[in-house]
Amino acid sequence: MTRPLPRRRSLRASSAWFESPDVMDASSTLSTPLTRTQVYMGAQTSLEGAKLALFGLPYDGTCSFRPGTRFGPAAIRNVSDGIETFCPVCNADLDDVQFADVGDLILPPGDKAETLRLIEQAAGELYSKGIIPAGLGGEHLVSLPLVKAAFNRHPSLVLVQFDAHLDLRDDYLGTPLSHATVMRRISEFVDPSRILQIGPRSGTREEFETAKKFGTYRSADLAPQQLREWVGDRPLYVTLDLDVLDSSILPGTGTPEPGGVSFVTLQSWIRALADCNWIGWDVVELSPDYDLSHVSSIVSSKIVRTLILTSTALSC
Ligand SMILES: [Mn+2]
Repeated sequence: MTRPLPRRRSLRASSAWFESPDVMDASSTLSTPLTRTQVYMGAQTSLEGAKLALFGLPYDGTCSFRPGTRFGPAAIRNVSDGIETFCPVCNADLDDVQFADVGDLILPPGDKAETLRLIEQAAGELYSKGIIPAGLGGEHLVSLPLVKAAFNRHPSLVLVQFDAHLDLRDDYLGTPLSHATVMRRISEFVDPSRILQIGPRSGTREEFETAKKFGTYRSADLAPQQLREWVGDRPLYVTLDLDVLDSSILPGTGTPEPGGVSFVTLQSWIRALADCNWIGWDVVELSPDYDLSHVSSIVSSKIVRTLILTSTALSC
């Protein structure tokens, strides 16, 4: 097997950053404080003309089991040079998409409220510029401010969650804001009739009863076409918790759960949404250091590629 060569465009973008730390023009990026190591392959660093912007959310302050998701965004970028910009399943190439990677938000360790505020502000700023926000977690709590910003701009949105967990606890050990409660908090402002939770296989009895009452639960048997029909032409936000994948495919996550879906199944669901009205997405819960083979990071990086190509398909 031949190893793919690093793409020239992404190398240029990355080295430009290292050579010139002040390469970022303040007017062409977010006003939220940012830091950057490497950009996702093929990404531009400026928001100028971008249809979509990646931004890293290195936060794992409420991880209930194994921490480390703060290293997720960097890992996704680091391995991205090793995969191709062309996706044969999408029949599309990242080189044909104008998208940005603005780096990671600088989030104050230990300050949950300020962290959530900064994330919502950054996403809101992207919406005001007409750019699709694409958040790279970090733990799943980062989706709360992301969905809030999306909801403020698109109150009629529908939310599709891919996840091994329902995240519907009302509190986790007394705290209402946790990656184990994120969907419960979201359901307080996004009507549950607009939420689909796909692939959950772990949670409390109460969570599964709540999901049943809400009507949000869908098993991993859900056909891609059924998902497409449910979304219709409504504004679509996707929150993708990588632990929806089987733990043999993606062991590098904080709360791995056996019995998950394959990469192909997940890709089929995403691709079924190719002609939808995408308004935002996030990919969360990669905890790269639990997988020394780096395969979890590569899987995550490929999912990010699929999401970039799918969520911008209509505007290309
Ligand atoms: Mn989750």
